Amino acid sequence: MSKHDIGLIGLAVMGQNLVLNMANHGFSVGVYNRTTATTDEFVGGLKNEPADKVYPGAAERIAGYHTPEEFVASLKSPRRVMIMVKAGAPVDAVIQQLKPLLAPGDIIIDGGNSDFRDTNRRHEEIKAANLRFIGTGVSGGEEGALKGPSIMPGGHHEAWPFVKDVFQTISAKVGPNNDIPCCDWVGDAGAGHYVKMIHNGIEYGDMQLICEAYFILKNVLGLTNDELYEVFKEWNEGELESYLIEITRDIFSVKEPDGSHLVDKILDTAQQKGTGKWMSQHALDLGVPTTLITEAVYARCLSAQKDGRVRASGLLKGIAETKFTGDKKQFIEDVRQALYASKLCSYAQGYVQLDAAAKEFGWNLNNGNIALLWRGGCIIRSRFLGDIKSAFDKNPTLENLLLDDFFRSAVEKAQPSWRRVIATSVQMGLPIPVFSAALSYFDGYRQARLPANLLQAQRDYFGAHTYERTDQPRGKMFHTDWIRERKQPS
Ligand code: NBP
Repeated sequence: MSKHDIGLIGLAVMGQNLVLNMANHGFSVGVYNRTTATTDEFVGGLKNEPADKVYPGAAERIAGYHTPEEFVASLKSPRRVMIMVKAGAPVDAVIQQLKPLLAPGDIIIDGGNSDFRDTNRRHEEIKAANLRFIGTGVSGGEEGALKGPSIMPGGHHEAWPFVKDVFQTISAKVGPNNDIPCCDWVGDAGAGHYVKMIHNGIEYGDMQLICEAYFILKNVLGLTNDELYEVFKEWNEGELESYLIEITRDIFSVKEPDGSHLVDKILDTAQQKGTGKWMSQHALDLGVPTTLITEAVYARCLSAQKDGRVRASGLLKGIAETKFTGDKKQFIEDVRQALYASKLCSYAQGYVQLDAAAKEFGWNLNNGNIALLWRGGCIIRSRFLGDIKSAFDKNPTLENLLLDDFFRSAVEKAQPSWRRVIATSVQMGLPIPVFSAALSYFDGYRQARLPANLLQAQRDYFGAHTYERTDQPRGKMFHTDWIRERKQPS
């Protein structure tokens, strides 16, 4: 066999499917896995796979190697080695193993869910070794890896021309002719993994918003699962059209053998791998209000306290139950509008965080292109992302999506519905943390004056932290001896 176009290390589910995707598209791939039996099973089993998984001729383009030395020697120069192992220390272990075997200019690609700070560090270490590094987010799970993921690469820009062809060929495609790849260069160092982290956080927000819409429709209007199916079906035909609305619709159609709906039998305790939490943690470090995603993370935490909630439910009573007496059809439309407006706030916050990170790390990000990367192959794919792309195309330095004309008028239109839904839910005692956080963010962001004047006075009172004045230039600080100036207690 002649030398391979690319090599991949790590043959768990993601690695195997990416290899198949590459080989199905005509690339020749060398593979290596720490446990060599896995390599043999994978390569040996290719001939038994169905033709829609391993295309005719693809198996002959894949070869397995038992040592890193044989593996590296099997690759064309400059060598392109993609690592798909467990994030964290295993990635560093593989990089250390590879370094002495590679030649200057060879390219190491980490496609796992790495922390962007690790990617920033590896970017420097690998550069110092005269090698080139790409840290890339890969989204879409195992199905995406096989059929077309969203790929978000960052790192050494000079390495991009050598991997662009492979990545853009195997990625998901969108557009009228299905030929726009959901993969493009994101930026320097850890920018690709950062964008993947933002994607994961936004996914948390989108999912929780849909869950709150479900909870409202079920508890305020008493909709059945069959009715919910119809509502989500209709929503998926309009501006909310997205993968998550589509699968939510489908979930309401799945039944148990006895005819009952499976969704009602599922325990209400959400789990998490922590990827949404990473985004919130870094939002706090940057000092940007990513409130929706953080509330979505907390909503999962509260759901996990099942036993405590069950105990509290017998003790903590809400106010006497009120029945909804309004127009049912109008209220369903109100919830749709509230969901749309809240989702917009979530993406607005996500992009504000991206901008803050870009400033912090010196990345030059193209926000419109990033929206395009998420339009296919990943969990948050939606029609809405096309509108975000258009907003940034119109104004690449847009400081907040809420200020774009299209979205500004969409929120204006949704506002009465949005407020009605939140007021009704609060009145009826329903927890809607992310809907509420969205509206509070909108109301906070549009205030020229917030109560932080009082907060600064409190800080200066107890800690002499000083304050700026509205009638003096910014940056000029003042302190008051509040104890002397206050009304003396009589
Ligand atoms: P896993 O995250 O389960 O990792 C298993 C792989 O890592 C195996 O190939 C294993 O080799 C290898 N490995 C480990 Br563990 N420690 C190693 C070490 N010290 N040296 C060399 N190899 C080591 O695999 P995955 O679920 O396919 O995910 C791969 C990456 O893609 C992860 O970063 C994951 O977070 C990310 N990702 C996963 C998904 C998904 O849906 N699963 C989606 C998007 C991204 P062995 O066979 O010898 O144990």
